[in-house]
Amino acid sequence: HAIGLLDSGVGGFSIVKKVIQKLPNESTIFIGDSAHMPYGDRTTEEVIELTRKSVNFLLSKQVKLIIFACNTATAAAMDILQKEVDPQIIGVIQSGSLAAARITKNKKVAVVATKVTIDSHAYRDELTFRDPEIEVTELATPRLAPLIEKHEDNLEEVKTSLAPLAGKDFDTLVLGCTHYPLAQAEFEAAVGNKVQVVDPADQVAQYTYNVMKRDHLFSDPNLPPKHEYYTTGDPVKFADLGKSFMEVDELPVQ
Ligand code: DGN
Repeated sequence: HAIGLLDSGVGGFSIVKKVIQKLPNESTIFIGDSAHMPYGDRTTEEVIELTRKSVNFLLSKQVKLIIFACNTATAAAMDILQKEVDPQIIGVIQSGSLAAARITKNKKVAVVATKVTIDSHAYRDELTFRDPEIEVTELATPRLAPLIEKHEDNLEEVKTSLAPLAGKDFDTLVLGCTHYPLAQAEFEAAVGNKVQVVDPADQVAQYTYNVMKRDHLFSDPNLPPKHEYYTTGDPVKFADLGKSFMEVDELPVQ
C-alpha cells in the first residue's frame, strides 16, 4: 500500500519530493486538483467538498496513510474528514509551526498563505501553542499560488505581495502554502538574508516517518517503490512543473 497525498494543484510536489527522500522504500500516489484550484479563495464548505473527493480517490487506491499536502485543505477540512476515514490524515500546519517555533530567535514569525488558511488562524494558534511568546503576523497572498501553478516568473509579484510585511522585524517566514516552496528562491530574494524562510515539507516528511514507524506501516524494503501522479487538470502542464521541481526526466501523469 502507498502513501496518498493531495493538493489543489502542483503545490503538493513540494511535499511529495521530501517524503520520497525521507522514505525511499515507500510508494506514493499524488492527486493534484488543478481543475479546481485555487482552493484558497473558496468557501470552507467548497474546500471540504473538493478535498473529500480527492480523499475518496486515494481511498479507492487503498492508501495506508493520507497527507494533506495543502495548507488550505488542512485548515478547512482535516479534522472533519479524519472523522470519516480510517487511514490517519497528516496535515502540514502543525509541522510548519513546529519548524518555525524552533527556528525563530527573536520570536517574531510571519506566515504567508491563502485566504482560507490565514482566516482560520491555524498557524497563529499552533505557533502560540508551541510558545505563547511568539508574535505571529499573518498575511494572505492569494495571487501567488495561481501564478506558480502557471509556472510564470514570479519575483515581482512575490515582492509586491510581501510588501505589507515591511517593518515587521520578523526573523522567520513560513511558506504556509505548498505552492510557495516551488518559488522558494523568489521568497528568499524578496525578504533578504536576515530572514529564514521555512518550508514545512522537511518537518512533514519527518513526522510522516515517525507515524509510520509507530504504527508499523513501513513497506517491505525488498519491493521496488512506485510513484503515481494524477491531476484533474492539464496532465502535460502538471507533468512539466512536476519534472522540473522533482528534478526527474520522466513523470507519467494520469
Ligand atoms: N497549495 C495549497 C495550500 O497549501 O494552501 C493552496 C493553493 C491554492 O489553492 N490557492
